[in-house]
Amino acid sequence: MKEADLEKKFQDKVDAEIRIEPRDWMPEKYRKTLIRQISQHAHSEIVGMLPEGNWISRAPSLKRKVGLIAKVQDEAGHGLYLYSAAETLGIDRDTMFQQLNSGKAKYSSIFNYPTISWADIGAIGWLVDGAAIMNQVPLCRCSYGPYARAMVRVCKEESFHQRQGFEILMTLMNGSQEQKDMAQNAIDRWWWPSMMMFGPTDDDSPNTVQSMKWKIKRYTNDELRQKFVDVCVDQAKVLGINLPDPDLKWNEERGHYDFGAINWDEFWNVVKGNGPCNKQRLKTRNEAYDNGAWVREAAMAYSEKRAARKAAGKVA
Ligand code: BYC
Repeated sequence: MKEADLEKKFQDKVDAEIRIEPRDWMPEKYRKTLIRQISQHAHSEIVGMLPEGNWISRAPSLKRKVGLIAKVQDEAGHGLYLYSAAETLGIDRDTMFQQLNSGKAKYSSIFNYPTISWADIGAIGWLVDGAAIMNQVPLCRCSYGPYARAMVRVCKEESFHQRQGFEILMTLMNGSQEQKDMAQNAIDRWWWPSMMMFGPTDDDSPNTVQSMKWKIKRYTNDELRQKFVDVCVDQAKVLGINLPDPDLKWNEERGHYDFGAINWDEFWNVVKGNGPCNKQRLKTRNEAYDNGAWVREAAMAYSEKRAARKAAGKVA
């Protein structure tokens, strides 16, 4: 078949909501777009462990420590499913690690902000995981099978994380004035970076139109951001916490909340590597990679030994 015919057949399949699987024909740009998005997503999960890992040794109780360890471990699992999904597109894991460690690959801007108080763990759970779910539930219907299937479990776990964060904040908001202030301060710092997680406005998003056509993305960046705002305003009322945006106002005509201007200079500055923690995050990832070399070598040696024993008929 000619390339144009193959492309038409591919798009018809996508339009008919038939999943694309690794061995199916796909346009090269579709494959590249998916590798870009899935690997960035995987990197975000892995780097996302760092700001929260910072509080494991200082969690205020055993219960909180157990919950936080479990959450951080979940994020590692998400990274692994996503790296596996990306590998089905023909890129290997080591290449993806190199892209992350060299600073070439992007990961979510949000993880370049510091976690300076315990309340930040509540704020990350409520807002960052909340934004992640808003963005990722539609990805369970992504046209590419392995990505869509990986997202089902990821979303279940993220939803649990979001509730855990909300509960941490609720506890603080029912506590002393100092605890309430700590929670408010965390929300003041995390609100705007969470809004930026959805990416640039639709007008400034070079990838959205094509990704929507291919049904990789099911909603645009601005649509998801608006859904997030609408949900958060009501939840903030339950918490008794203030969202730091004086322009947040219900718009009867639109049936949505209006919100203030996002500082896109700050966003691009962070994406380009100049956020408060970019350098620290990459340094930590590189150290972890180097310090883990012996584990990779041992695993390879073990697998070679097993393969040799199997070839010699000594193991099943
Ligand atoms: N940070 O054309 P656009 C999580 C880049 S949650 C950094 O709109 P696209 C977690 C974008 O990559 C976080 N870069 O792109 C939660 C593109 O650059 P390139 C991860 C960003 O792909 C809790 C350029 O800006 N979630 O993991 O159509 C705990 C233009 O943007 C950002 C996902 O990755 C950003 N915020 O849409 C632990 C979800 N936004 O690549 C972990 C899957 C945009 O052309 N990803 N850029 O050089 C997506 O849904 C989409 O990739 C995005 C961006 C909505 C993020």
